[in-house]
Amino acid sequence: YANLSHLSRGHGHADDMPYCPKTSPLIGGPIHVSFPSGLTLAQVERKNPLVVSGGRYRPPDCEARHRTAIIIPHRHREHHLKFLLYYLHPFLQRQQLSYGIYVIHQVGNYTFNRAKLMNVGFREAMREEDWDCLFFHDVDLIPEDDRNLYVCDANPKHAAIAMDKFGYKLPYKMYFGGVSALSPLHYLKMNGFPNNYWGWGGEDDDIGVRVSLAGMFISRPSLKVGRYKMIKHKLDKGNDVNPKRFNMLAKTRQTWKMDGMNTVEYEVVSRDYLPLYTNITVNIGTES
Ligand code: UDH
Repeated sequence: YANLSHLSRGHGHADDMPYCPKTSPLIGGPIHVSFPSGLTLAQVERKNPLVVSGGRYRPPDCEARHRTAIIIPHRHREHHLKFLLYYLHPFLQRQQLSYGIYVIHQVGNYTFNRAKLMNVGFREAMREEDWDCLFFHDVDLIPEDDRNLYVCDANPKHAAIAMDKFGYKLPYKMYFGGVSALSPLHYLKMNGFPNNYWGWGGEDDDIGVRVSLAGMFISRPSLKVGRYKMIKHKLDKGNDVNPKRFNMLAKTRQTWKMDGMNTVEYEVVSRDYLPLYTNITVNIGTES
């Protein structure tokens, strides 16, 4: 018989590869993050020859122990996205993960809705592959330590615990913004994220409250490891501070089961398998 084993699992993997070690030997410590001017996506592509269409990767010589999808809510931040991809691809590869990067791009100029885009990302990513962990990742946050493992914990994990903009400290105990990691079971148990926070603020706190209302806890890496550098920017056009956020937050206990993954409605405008990521452009409508 012809040896067809190379065809069986895609990407030219053999069936009998050993699992990757429990701790990747490629992981270092702190990462020095700077933003080189003139960086192009073509350069990022050249630096990541093993990344295949749609921004997918599997370790070449061992079977990954974890399959992680990165979900990035996005509009008009191409400049930030380039830097994030520049750091994230090699970072995830050093962790020997099998991974995919999804950019969920809100079409049009209506008010931005970060949390609803995450719900879209969850559904569209899970449609493609049985990911065991999803990282919900702001486009402007760069991890600064290799030991910040992009895998899920037994409870929903808040990874961006120490951001430079908050003096590398947690700003308040229930903070759940920036970067968080949930397994599909965690996500569905809390009915995903809210769909009705339009504009800036509140949705991350709502998500934190959902975690505890669904009977789970927030897990976190150490302050030393969960460090992030934020790419500086101003509040975007189309993402004004949401004045209703405090009133809405006061009602999360009543609303979380009625609004979330079970009610999300949207229309995928296009799905593009780009060299460094899968771009899903989506119409999520506007505030009713
Ligand atoms: N995002 C976009 N495009 C937008 C708005 C938001 O891509 O137009 C995404 C992006 O992934 C970003 C995330 O949503 O990282 C969160 O939005 P943000 O960066 O505006 O929120 P953050 O709190 O920044 O990180 C606040 C900037 C200063 C606001 C001061 C408000 N008082």
